[in-house]
Amino acid sequence: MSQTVLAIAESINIMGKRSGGAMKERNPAPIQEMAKEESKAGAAYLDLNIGPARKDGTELMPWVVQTVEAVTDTPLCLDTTNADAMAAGFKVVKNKANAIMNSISAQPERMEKLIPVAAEAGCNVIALLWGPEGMPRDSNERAAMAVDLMMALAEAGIPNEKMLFDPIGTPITLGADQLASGLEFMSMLEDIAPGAGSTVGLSNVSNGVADHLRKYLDRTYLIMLMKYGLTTAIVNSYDAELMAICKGERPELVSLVHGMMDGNDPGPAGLSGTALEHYKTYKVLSGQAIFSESWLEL
Ligand code: THG
Repeated sequence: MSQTVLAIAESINIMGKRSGGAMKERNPAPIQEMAKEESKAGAAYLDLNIGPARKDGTELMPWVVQTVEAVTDTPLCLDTTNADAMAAGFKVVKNKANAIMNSISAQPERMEKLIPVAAEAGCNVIALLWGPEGMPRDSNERAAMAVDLMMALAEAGIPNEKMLFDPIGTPITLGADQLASGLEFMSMLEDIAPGAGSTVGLSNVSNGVADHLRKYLDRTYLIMLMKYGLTTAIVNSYDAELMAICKGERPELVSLVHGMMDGNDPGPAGLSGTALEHYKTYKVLSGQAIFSESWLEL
């Protein structure tokens, strides 16, 4: 059996061209079209990202939830930094047990407000490894935050199986070392929180990179995370090749990259097409080649 990753489709968000305007105008049609497209592409969950929504979040999130639920049964992933909007959204979610709260971070005020909401809903929870001082610097800081979050969630009666730890992918432009520490955390997760799941906002890795090159970084990074058993990923479901990797339909590319992670470098000479793309991109993501926007041509 090929390894698979459950896709959380990212495109319904307040920053997006189609969905952002529709959210502001409370125009359901574009959002409902996207919900159907993402579901058809094979998304296991639909992320509904309204951002901080300071002004009208408690009204906007329930509206988006009901707009999407009117056209699809695909489970939802409610994504906002506004705790009141999150609570208001969960009040109306139909399929609460299969929904995801995105996210609870290791910031005390967020934990206090949202853990009771998650416990009552019986939903899955993304535990974002982001603390009072921001981004963790290394895998040990990530591990410490994960333990804090797990204990607080467990105390509220939420089992490990409902937790999805997000080590936070960092942009390749910050260097391969930062990426390595997120991957190292992934290798520690099963010992820290046995039975827990994981997720990563994949497109973080290609943040700040020219649009036409982003997909290559996202796809190879996904395969690297799969080596450590990544269970879900927040993805652009309009990238059919990325979705094929999620569905377990690219086992040959997965074994190529996983082999390289084990130190087996086949060399570029015998490779072509997508295999060569993944080969070159892995060299950059692993820090064996320096990142520049011409990496694929080298
Ligand atoms: N972890 C968790 N949740 C998250 C993130 C994470 N939620 C938000 C974000 N990161 C993941 N979601 C997105 C959504 C869209 C894009 C990137 C990440 C994106 N969109 C295109 C762009 O901006 O170029 C297209 C926008 C458009 O439609 O016009 O990149 O890390 N737990």
